Amino acid sequence: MSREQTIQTVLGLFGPGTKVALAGHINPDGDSIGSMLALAELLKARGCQVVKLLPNDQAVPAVYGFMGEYGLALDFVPPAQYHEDPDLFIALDLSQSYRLDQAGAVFARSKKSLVIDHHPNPDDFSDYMLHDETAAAVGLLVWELIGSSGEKTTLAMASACYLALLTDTGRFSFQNTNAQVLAAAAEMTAAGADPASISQAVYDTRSLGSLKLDARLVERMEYLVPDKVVYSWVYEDDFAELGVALDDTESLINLLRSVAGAELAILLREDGIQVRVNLRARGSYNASKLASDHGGGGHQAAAGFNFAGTIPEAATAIRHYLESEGILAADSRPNFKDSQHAQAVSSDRDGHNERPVPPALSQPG
Ligand SMILES: [Mn+2]
Repeated sequence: MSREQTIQTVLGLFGPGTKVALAGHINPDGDSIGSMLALAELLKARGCQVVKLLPNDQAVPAVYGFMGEYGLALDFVPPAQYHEDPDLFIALDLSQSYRLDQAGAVFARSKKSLVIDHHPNPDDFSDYMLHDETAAAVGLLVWELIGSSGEKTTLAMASACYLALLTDTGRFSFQNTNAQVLAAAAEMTAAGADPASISQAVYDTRSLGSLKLDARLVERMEYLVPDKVVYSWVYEDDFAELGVALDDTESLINLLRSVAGAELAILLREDGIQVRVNLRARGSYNASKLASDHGGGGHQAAAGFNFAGTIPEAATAIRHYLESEGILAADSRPNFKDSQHAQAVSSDRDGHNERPVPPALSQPG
């Protein structure tokens, strides 16, 4: 089926009176939220009844609250509070059904299902699929649907799609930023999206605690592979002590990936008895393979997985994996004892001894 046929097939599902439930992925990001908001506007213009579901009972990250100023209803509903059987369920920005979390129960009782996504190697779990892994954001696919629908493009739609595009391209800085992305951003701006206001609301509204969390992360940074792979970690207690929401981790991984020469940046976030591993790659390294080999997923440049164990165990396991891949030569292992010592010395010099000692990384036998 050609792209245009797929678009028309999808639009054909949006008939007047159709009861539609939209849902994005766990740990909602700007693309997932922006795509849902924009698509909800298109569906309402088409006369559909729309509900926007959260994946679970966690609220939408507060940082996206400003979208309400553009006339967008931020009335997201936890799945436990939605008891109807939708005619159509639309999953956005996910390629595996488990990422729907509790919204999966609504998916299961919907009459038809559609996935709109851009992750590589998607699972085939829906009746319909609009999938393009070359699209920088799902918001770009929704923008295409809006453009092909014949409905009026509103400022609200343009702003929501712009949010999706801005965040999934790292403010138009990641490798997925291309002429198509910038042309679409120009169209959205022409339709009323305000780049300065949206950018400021998403990125320049950091809390003091959030910036101090950055500082802890930077202080703990280490090379897992000298000059190539950089990593750091955050504890659950860091969030509690600094009053930072657990969803506020985007800046952490971006700090890590900004290290010169780092082909792979790894953020380890303590999460109960497991560790959430967040990966960012540049160059030819495929973070998606590392993640999927550990039961996770993602893109080549951005991927993640959950590790059952502690932060040092996760770091050791990843180092062994990188060794087995050949990215880390056996004789180039960093000496963790020395680097910890160096960190302790510099802490003493600064007169700060309260910093928790970084976890000891067991040397491979
Ligand atoms: Mn996305």
